[in-house]
Amino acid sequence: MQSAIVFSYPYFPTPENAENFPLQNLRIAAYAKNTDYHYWIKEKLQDIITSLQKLHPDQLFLAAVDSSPILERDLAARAGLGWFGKNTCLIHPKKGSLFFICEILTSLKIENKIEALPDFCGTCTKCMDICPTQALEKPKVLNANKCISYWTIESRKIPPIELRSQIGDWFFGCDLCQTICPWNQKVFKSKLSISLNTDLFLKLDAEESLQLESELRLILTSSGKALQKMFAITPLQRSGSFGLRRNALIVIANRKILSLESEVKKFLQDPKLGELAQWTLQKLYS
Ligand code: B12
Ligand code: SF4
Ligand code: SF4
Repeated sequence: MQSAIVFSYPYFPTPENAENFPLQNLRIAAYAKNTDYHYWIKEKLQDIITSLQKLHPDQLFLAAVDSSPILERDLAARAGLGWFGKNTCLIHPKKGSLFFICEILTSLKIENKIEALPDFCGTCTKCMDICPTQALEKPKVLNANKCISYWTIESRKIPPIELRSQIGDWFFGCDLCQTICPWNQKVFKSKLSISLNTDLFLKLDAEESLQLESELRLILTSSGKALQKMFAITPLQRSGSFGLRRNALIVIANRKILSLESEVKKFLQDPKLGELAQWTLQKLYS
């Protein structure tokens, strides 16, 4: 392959299917409240490839999004789609950072006349200051082992005890270092709500709290098969039933949801989740 045609595709405000999403009150990263982007972005790229292939029948084109070993932010920065912010996300002055990066790799040789954007972070450090786990250890350097996004989406383990409370009420992913960013605040004006109280929990009214409780109960009491079916074709599928139950136990502990004590107790003998369930019970009454 010779060249990459790089795209940024916004995921906020959530385009399709948001109201049909099975969980409405648990705190989930904005990108994930939708059909899994790996499916629909590839379809869109494939449509473009069909047109390109007609123009260049002898050339190769390959759609990629977060699936190949490609440094996507680096490619996108070189394509002028944004600068690499101190929160390590690619940010565009007029589009913010709430977008996916995807690309078409091609054997076509395309000359890049686009200049990379300058870094507009300046003296701001809001993303580093707000990160509950201090995962942004230096500007532009993220320690994934401390990032809530890593622990709630990618990891197949239980987070270390010192990180658990700092996960707050994040059930899947984390958006804090992006929602606080002035460039997103500017682009999305009143649409991006961020709770700036010290514990960083979502503010819920009584009705929403009840719904949150029932969503957590659903996660803990559903079978693995039922969870798989519930979250099929959504990004939450990635965590598997183990990951979803792990995340639910942490949210129950951090929000001190006493009404779910009996559901938590059922996991005390679980070989993988037993210790976490024990910790959750302790937190409920501490
Ligand atoms: C692994 C991964 C993660 C890990 C680690 C992320 C990280 N920041 O290192 C975890 C699970 C934590 C994660 C979290 C998230 N991720 Co992620 N993730 C990836 C993935 C799959 C690989 C990135 C990677 O580690 N590559 C390998 C390393 C070596 O490359 P790199 O970090 O890009 O390295 C470059 C930088 O260091 C850069 N650089 C440029 N300038 C400078 C300047 C200095 C001084 C320094 C030090 C470095 C530097 O140069 C390097 C070489 O190119 C990419 C998809 C992809 N294939 O790129 C998505 C990707 C980066 N993630 C994405 C998203 C949306 C997220 C989340 C927002 C999801 C969420 N809401 O929970 C969070 C954001 C957390 C954050 N603050 O970054 C998007 C980012 C879109 C954007 N606008 O930037 C991507 C591009 C996926 C996509 N296709 O859209 N992610
Ligand atoms: S995604 Fe959350 S935990 Fe990860 S670096 Fe950003 S604020 Fe910190
Ligand atoms: S919050 Fe400030 S420092 Fe962080 S990425 Fe945004 S502009 Fe840059």
